[in-house]
Amino acid sequence: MKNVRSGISAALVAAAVISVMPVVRAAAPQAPRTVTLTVTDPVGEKMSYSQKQILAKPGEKLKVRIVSLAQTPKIVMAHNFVLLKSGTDIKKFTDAAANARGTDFIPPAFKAAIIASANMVGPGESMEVAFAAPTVPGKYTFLCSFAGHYAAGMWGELIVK
Ligand SMILES: [Cu+2]
Repeated sequence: MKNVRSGISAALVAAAVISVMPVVRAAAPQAPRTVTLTVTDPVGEKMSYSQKQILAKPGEKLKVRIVSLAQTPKIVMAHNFVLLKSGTDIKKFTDAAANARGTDFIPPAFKAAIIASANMVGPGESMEVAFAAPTVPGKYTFLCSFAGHYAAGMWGELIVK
């Protein structure tokens, strides 16, 4: 009986600690805001993220999480998230990416053009990347760099204002 009681009081203490946690979290400086993008198998010829736009304040801390609801095996089709600096030649980037299977469709020559990227996800997987939004207001393209996916519509914009 004694063990049961101490087990209960430990549980109560744990519950009390958990109830205090949100207050502690709120006091933490600038926790990143999580944006979840789901991805699926193509619908017809088209592919997309669940959101075409992400709005952010200049310099805002974000965490982009991509979640795959797809069924197609990863080796055949996977999806990532790549946010590009403004002024990047998207066609050149995606052409180079299509030939960069060995580096998970991230073209080494374009590393400097990438603000942030989350790795490829297959069925049931999720990946996330934390970064600060650019401080300069504007529109920044994000896309999936798997061969052919950008052309099929798998892209969107981070709008900083
Ligand atoms: Cu994709």
